Amino acid sequence: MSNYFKGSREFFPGIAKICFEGKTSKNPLAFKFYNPQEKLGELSMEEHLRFAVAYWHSFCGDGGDPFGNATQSHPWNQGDSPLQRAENKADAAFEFFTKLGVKYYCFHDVDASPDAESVVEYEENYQKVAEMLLQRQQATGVKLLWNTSNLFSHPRYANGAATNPDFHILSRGAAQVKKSLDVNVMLGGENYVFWGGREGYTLLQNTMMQRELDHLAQFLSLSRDYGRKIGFTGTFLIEPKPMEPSKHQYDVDAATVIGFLSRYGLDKDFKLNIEANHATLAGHDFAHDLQVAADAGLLGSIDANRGDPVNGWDTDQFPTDILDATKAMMVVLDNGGLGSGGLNFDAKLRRNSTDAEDLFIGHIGGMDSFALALKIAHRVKEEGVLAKMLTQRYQSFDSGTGAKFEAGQISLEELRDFAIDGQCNRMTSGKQELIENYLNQVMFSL
Ligand code: XUL
Ligand code: CO
Repeated sequence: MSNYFKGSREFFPGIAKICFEGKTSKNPLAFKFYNPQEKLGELSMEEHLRFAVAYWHSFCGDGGDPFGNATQSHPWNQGDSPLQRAENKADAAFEFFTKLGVKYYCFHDVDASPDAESVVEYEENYQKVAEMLLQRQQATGVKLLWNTSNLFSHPRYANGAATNPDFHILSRGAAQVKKSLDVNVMLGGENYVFWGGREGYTLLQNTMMQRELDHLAQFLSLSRDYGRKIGFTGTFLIEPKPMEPSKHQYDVDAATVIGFLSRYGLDKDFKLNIEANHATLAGHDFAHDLQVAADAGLLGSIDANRGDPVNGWDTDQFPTDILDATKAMMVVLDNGGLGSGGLNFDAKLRRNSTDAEDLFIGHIGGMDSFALALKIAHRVKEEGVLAKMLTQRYQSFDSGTGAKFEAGQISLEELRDFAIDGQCNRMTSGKQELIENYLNQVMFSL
């Protein structure tokens, strides 16, 4: 496995396999907390965290933003033909995954494969690229966490894909999803993602919102049926985001998507892919949206990143906030893990991060942050202090009239009668400061 790149071109020369050196290491190209085989309970860190690298930010991003051109140039983009460049990119990607020691990756169709106006040419390109990816998966053991179809960049999707008012455009989107599902099954993908960047509207007065939502549900149902027909046994995921690029996207947040899925009977096959920066754009904490999904039994996977609270837009930065990541991992552990999901770094380098090693350093920081967060969350769970406080906080519902209320066995009149017992004005502290201090104390003890 480690010999895979011998003889082929090296795209990250001078960077060796990233190893765990412990928290006192001064080596920027080493893990300080992520020790893949270290056990936490039944599982190793690697099994708990299931990290994935995002193809788009890592190998397609170039530092360009709406105000300026590319700042990062990649050697894999040199090559005589689009397919040659795609093959170089695949080599660079698998070299990166292997050196970083990440077992999963994620991609959009057109991140990996040259796009084309004609459906047939698009499919032919994608088939060839899928063969390249399969070969590299087999040689390295790296697996596909999920793929997806980019139904938002091409100008044809300016008015949406599944929710486009023009049926022709909708059908073009469907062709992309069909081929991405074929490729997913060929590559043994564990999940398939829908992110509806343009599925929304910018002007309500030119939009039949209900009709568009019906179309979206129909589009997802057909995709589900086709996927199951060709042997996709993984999880379909919807990734909520409130805005950007659309003014209003239909999949605003976890609660909205859960309502949509149950309304259209899609909640048996679909779960949610929660992205930190999307939750914060929706006005929530990352952990809030994770908890909403988990409570509905629909927490599928995570796009791990963060925004910048000052900027207030989707900056897709590498996650480095340990407390935030800890709160996320507390939800994940209580959920019993992420099943077939994982932690995908939907994160990109800053425009002025222009050294080849920066891509490693960004991922190392994200992996170390979540490794430390996992350790803290695991310790919190083991100590059981918070669990005990929670049980106590709700104990008036555990027996007597409170338990009858939960079981639906008392009337409003009986509630009124219960209230006269004199205790209905009592105050009980929520102990917020105590809990916040406790989390910091566990964090600093590790
Ligand atoms: C966009 C975003 C996407 C999805 C996949 O904000 O997060 O990259 O993760 O389409
Ligand atoms: Co994302």
